[in-house]
Amino acid sequence: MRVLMIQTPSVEEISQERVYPIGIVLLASQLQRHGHEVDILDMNLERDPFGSLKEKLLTFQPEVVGLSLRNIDPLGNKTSSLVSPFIITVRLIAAVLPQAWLIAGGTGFSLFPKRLMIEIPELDYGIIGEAEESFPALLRSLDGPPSILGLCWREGPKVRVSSPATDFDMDSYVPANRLLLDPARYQGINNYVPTIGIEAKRGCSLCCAYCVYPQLQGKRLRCRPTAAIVDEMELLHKDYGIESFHFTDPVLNMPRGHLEGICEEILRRKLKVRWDGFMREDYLNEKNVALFERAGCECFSFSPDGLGQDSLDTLCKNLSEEEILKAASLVAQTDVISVYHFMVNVPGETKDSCEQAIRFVEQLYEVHSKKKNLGTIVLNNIRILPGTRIERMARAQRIITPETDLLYPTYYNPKPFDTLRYKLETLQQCKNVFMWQGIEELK
Ligand code: B12
Repeated sequence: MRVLMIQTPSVEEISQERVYPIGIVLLASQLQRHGHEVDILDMNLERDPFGSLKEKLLTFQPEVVGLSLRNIDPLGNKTSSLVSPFIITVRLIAAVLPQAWLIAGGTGFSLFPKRLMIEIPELDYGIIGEAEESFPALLRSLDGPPSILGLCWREGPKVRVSSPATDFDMDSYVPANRLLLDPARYQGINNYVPTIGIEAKRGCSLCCAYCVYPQLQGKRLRCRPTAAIVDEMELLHKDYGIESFHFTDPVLNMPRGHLEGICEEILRRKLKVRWDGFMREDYLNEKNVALFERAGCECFSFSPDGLGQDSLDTLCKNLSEEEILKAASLVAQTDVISVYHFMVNVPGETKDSCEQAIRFVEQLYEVHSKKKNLGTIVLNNIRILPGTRIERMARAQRIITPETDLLYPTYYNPKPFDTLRYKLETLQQCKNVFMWQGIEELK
């Protein structure tokens, strides 16, 4: 069959940081191996995304269109939604090619499958979770699919959803065929984020109160063999000139030893690449921090989330203030920048915890002040997503009610600490500007 895979708008405008759509390129590569004729369109690369889409539909004439909805909304306390451009995209395809089968998937879709299938009747099917096996299986049986993991289908006015695949065997992972979408098109389009993602593992065994990663990829850590990961990086480096990568793993340095193995392989091959990814503080020590720096780590990204022990416990981080500060002092000795992400106004916030949060931000800057290597501290309110512990807490506290439509941006940010974010942002930005400008603060 002729199958067109589309990355629907993932960002609000073209000036924002964009990423190579590894999910649809992996699926397209898989379909190609099953004998399908495939093409890819990333609408995020196009100046006129809907014009380019129409043109691609008319020239390629796909029988099946796979639409990936990666992001539901941009997070970061914003109130805009990426659902609208998704709906417009589906409607445009249905109008131009009424005979084509329309199938949706991707992380954003996986979080709201029923809601989206009901909202968008033009969608024939959806697949939640990993789709390397389910998608080819569906294409073999479009008129009457058997039971397929993650399948969303219609039964009269009802939508049914089967439980998702979250156990794809990462030993048999075949890297995306990058010839299907040239990585060179993504070179130099961002200021901060490496556009090219590499998967070193899937799955997350943690149970942070706000997070959907275990829902999306399962709880079991499934690591790729380290040599295969570095083979993929080497190929991208040699054939496409890619120098900087982002590891897409939920937590890059878990389990112990895997990232260390990747680094040893990078060093053994004398590969001159840079990389980053999100790390757990309690898995760092002097030795592995030094190894990561030598092997090309260009940013230590952390998401400790809680700005004090009470918040850490509420968010089920299984992490202590001491562990965060200890990791900070280790990475602060390197020449690599660090970025910290925190949640603000979490359940149980008090006047004391707000003061503690201020002290914690100050302590982090203090630790990094000598080498001036604190990139930034990102402060967000929690986006309430379905199936999370935060959703249950917010319901119990009547912050959300049965009428609340979680499909559209909904944050946990009740009074009286709803403006704490601004106070902390002013503090952190002031510290940041002073640090980088080398200005002493008046005491
Ligand atoms: C790595 C990552 C990043 C990296 C990306 C770096 C890079 N160069 O790739 C960084 C940190 C930069 C980032 C940024 C953002 N991210 Co992000 N990110 C992730 C993460 C951890 C993994 C994504 C990934 O690459 N997975 C590997 C690929 C292979 O899997 P996949 O895309 O899911 O594809 C599989 C399936 O979904 C399915 N599938 C995909 N498409 C399709 C299509 C069809 C038709 C079918 C049938 C199936 C299907 O099959 C694929 C193979 O199994 C996810 C969380 C997670 N665990 O999934 C969040 C996640 C996707 N990100 C999210 C968001 C919101 C963002 C940002 C908007 C945040 C921000 N404000 O900066 C930006 C947007 C960036 C952009 N331009 O899109 C959300 C999206 C959901 C939501 N809440 O809206 C997630 C789920 C995290 C969260 N907080 O909830 N992200």
